[in-house]
Amino acid sequence: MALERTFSIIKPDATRRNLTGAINKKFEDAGLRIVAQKRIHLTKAQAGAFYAVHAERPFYDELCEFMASAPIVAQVLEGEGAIAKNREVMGATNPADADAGTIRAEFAESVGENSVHGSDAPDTAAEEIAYFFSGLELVG
Ligand code: 3AN
Repeated sequence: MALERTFSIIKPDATRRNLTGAINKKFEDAGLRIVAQKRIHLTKAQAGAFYAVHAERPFYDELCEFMASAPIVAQVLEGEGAIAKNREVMGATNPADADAGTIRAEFAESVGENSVHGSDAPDTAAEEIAYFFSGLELVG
């Protein structure tokens, strides 16, 4: 499997509860390396642009409000098959369906406030990394 990079967000519900370190430990224990990381407080418009693909979904407005409600930690994770591995470590979108030991099973509060975001494919990973980071900020 090839060395890959994926984009990750530690969401406001998790930063609010001081879970950044606990979540990063899950990534590192799974063999994912954090090659870029920054804490930012998005505006609602910036969150809306990031989640533009969900603009027609009924939960879009609520999702943008939530993502702008407190700081996030934006990250780039690197590893063998990083995109799939990260989604495995995150667990299912709805914490009620997430496997034991995953981030969402342990930490997520609801389907909306589910502690982490992770890219779902190579093209979205590249787009999402470029939205938050310049090449100079990626230190592998
Ligand atoms: P994932 O983050 O697991 O890839 P997506 O892409 O289907 O899931 O959804 C993006 C984000 O939208 C989720 N992480 C979650 O915060 C929010 N979301 C998804 N489904 C719902 C829902 N039914 N109600 C509220 N928020 C939702």
